[in-house]
Amino acid sequence: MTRTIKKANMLTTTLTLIMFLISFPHSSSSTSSPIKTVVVIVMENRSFDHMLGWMKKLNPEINGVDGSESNPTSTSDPNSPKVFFKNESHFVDPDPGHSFQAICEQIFGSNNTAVNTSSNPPLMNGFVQQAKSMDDPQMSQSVMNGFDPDKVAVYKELVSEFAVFDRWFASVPSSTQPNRLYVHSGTSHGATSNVKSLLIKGYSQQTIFDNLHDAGLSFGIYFQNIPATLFFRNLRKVKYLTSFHAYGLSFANHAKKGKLPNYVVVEQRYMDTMLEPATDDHPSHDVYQG
Ligand SMILES: *[C@@H]1O[C@H](CO)[C@@H](O)[C@H](O)[C@H]1NC(C)=O
Ligand SMILES: *[C@@H]1O[C@H](CO)[C@@H](O)[C@H](O)[C@H]1NC(C)=O
Ligand SMILES: *[C@@H]1O[C@H](CO)[C@@H](O)[C@H](O)[C@H]1NC(C)=O
Ligand SMILES: CC(=O)N[C@H]1CO[C@H](CO)[C@@H](O)[C@@H]1O
Repeated sequence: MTRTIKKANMLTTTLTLIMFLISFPHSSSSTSSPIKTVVVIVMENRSFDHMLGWMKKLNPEINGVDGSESNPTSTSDPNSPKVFFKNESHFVDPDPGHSFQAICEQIFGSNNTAVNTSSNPPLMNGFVQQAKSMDDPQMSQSVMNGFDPDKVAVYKELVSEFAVFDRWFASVPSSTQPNRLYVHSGTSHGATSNVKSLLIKGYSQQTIFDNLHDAGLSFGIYFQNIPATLFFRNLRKVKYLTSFHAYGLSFANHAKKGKLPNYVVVEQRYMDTMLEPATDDHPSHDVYQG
């Protein structure tokens, strides 16, 4: 999205990708790269402007927000009241719309795919209208809202210390699993929603894990409640059994000993319970602890 339009709110980042590169310059390795281990963690449905938009205050080079951004209440009526972007996010509940149709309406102003889906740059004018159709009185402001950096101290620290990609977009403008499939295999195999029956059956495509295995490199999946990587049929193979580790028991220990595999995927707690709160940032889960 460029600044040529009055930049409306939420960049659609259904998943936020956080990658850490751990490099050991002097380690012996089968490749010439000094990078020995890559750790991938993919957070859940929060848009860029919602999580990091106000970080522009820390670093004006970040393509964030300043509060001048707005959306009309109705995309077909330019004179309808506007809702402006605020800095008052805290607990997001209920969950804003993020189906393929909802995002189509958020980005192009209409969920009729025959309408306006060719506008370039997209109008980004349908967030409020889509939220209004969800029948929750708070929703319109809720989707036009971001965190004050001090409310998300862990992200604030990461943004202050490391690089931020502010032009990163979700692979599929839709729900969780098509995007997670993309992260690990470069395709959602045509899925634009979480299709339960197909997830249970397991997706059949080749994954990055297969490629790593074939290249003689190691990988490890550090899971908490359920490993979403098991939605790939290939990962259910017996030969990969030893690549799955319980995060709580192993991650810190392996990291400390320098024993992490070459390619590491950390799977958060996707399920929210009193004793073990979810750690994936999906609304309505808590984001404060980072
Ligand atoms: C949030 O926005 C309001 C209105 O623009 C502003 O007065 C306030 O200082 C902002 N708060 C923070 C913490 O930036
Ligand atoms: C399409 O958009 C209209 C207008 O906001 C809304 O009433 C309707 O529920 C939407 N349909 C879908 C499938 O999102
Ligand atoms: C479709 O795009 C045109 C031209 O950019 C714009 O004038 C119109 O308001 C858009 N319609 C909707 C429903 O967003
Ligand atoms: C809280 C939040 O940012 N939710 C987002 C989920 O995804 C949809 C579609 O990208 C956004 O519009 C929501 O704002």
